[in-house]
Amino acid sequence: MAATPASRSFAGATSAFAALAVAETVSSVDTQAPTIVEAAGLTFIEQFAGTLKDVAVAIFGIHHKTALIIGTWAVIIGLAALASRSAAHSRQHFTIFTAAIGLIGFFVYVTRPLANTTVGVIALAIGLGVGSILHRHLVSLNHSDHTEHDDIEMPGAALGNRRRFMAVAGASIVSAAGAVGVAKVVRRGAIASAPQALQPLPAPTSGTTVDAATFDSIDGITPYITPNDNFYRIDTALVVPKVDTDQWSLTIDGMVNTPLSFTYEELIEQSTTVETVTIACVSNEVGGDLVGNAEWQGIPLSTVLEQAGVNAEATQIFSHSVDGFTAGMPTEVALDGRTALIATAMNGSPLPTRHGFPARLIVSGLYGYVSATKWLSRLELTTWEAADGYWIPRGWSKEAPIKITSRIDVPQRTTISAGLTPVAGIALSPSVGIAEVHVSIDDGPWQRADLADATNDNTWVQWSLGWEATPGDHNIRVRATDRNGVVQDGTPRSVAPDGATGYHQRRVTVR
Ligand SMILES: Nc1nc2c(c(=O)[nH]1)N[C@H]1C(S)=C(S)[C@@H](COP(=O)(O)O)O[C@H]1N2
Ligand SMILES: [Mo]
Repeated sequence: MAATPASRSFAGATSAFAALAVAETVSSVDTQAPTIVEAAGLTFIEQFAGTLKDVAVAIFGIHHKTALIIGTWAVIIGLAALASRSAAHSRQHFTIFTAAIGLIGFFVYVTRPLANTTVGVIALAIGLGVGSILHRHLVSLNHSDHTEHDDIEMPGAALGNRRRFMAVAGASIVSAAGAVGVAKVVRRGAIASAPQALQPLPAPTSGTTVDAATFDSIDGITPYITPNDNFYRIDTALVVPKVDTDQWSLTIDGMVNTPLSFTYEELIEQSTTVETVTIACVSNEVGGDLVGNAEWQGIPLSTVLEQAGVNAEATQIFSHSVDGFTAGMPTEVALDGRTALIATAMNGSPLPTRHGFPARLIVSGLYGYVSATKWLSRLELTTWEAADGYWIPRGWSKEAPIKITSRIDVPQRTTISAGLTPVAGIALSPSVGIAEVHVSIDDGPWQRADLADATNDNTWVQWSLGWEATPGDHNIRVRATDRNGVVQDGTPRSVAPDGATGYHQRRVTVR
């Protein structure tokens, strides 16, 4: 076969795919650490999440995380194809390329907070070795009919080489894909079934549990309590950190009189406070679903800070997660009487892995990115000026109180029948509470909706209004007023830098 640029690129791409697949397979072994490609994806997020501010929400969607992983594979394989196009220097270029990728891969991997350096180095070395040997072999098969000996080679031999080239490449692709596929499945299974040393939760001795008269019976309304499986998930983690509680502890240090450390057992034993709190993501658009309400059980942050003795100059609580995420909030929010917990349980069960097992912060009234650190490992008392949380240099506000917002859930359908029908939904202003909700049909007068009971002012409230729907097209709008008398801001604004404003509206056709 003639060694065309296409066949040389194909050899490069195949070798890179095999190298990556081997590195992925080997690095899958440590289920606490990221794989090589996951490490690359995580670093990509950190580098570019700020500049991609408008699509910051999108980056965190599960499908986009998958796209990021696939994109990483595609970019490396594509570059390898380009690198080995050259007729005269295919080998050299491919070698330089793999050396560069190997070096970048090494630094990207070892700088991850959860990296296992030994596993990473071995994975990269074996991967690069396999890729290099395969490339050499493919190039020689590709080449042997294109040398000065061309004229004396029999047509049958050239055909044989082409067959062998395709056979080796094909077998490499299939076995590499098979290995990495099996590794992924095994890894997923191992992560899911890893035993967690769960402690029985103590009976709550303070706080308020839900016995509120809710509007849950209204068809289509958001239930007052969000079940754990339906709770929105937002984080920068490509792999959910699986914390081994035997290795884990929570440290409270920095500007304190007595640095403290809690084991999981100690934390659970003291987790006797239960509070219902609604948390929300700053990336929640008006009417969006990046918001949820749960019953959290844990230790008041104030209790722990009192034990540690916070210095008067410590104006910031800077929380760290096991995977390197950080969030900073004013120290006063832990002490001003609002609900602020180190939570170990959610709706009566230990925190699900996705929501921060073994411990996380839950602070009423602040968006998650400045307060709700999951997989919590450290609370550092510092000054407001000394440190900026993960999202601050990426263009989001340092102070981020949750804005008053409200959402229409019902009617769910865009076409409904005429007659009396409920218009219903939720409204929130955590830590202040909702006083009133009003609904306007077709820009008509604001009509006051009924409010369901809420456990406390840290949660959303469900609202409902009976509407005599008449045939035609209608526009429903909602607006909330908090307990301080502040009316929801109606100016349509998107989420960056400190949360969306505007009124949620819904168009329906009544027949
Ligand atoms: N470790 C860690 N904690 C984190 C984040 C993160 O990226 N990493 N994201 C925060 C953000 S932006 C939000 S909105 C909440 C979401 O919590 P949830 O996934 O339990 O709903 O977690 C916060 N805690
Ligand atoms: Mo968020």
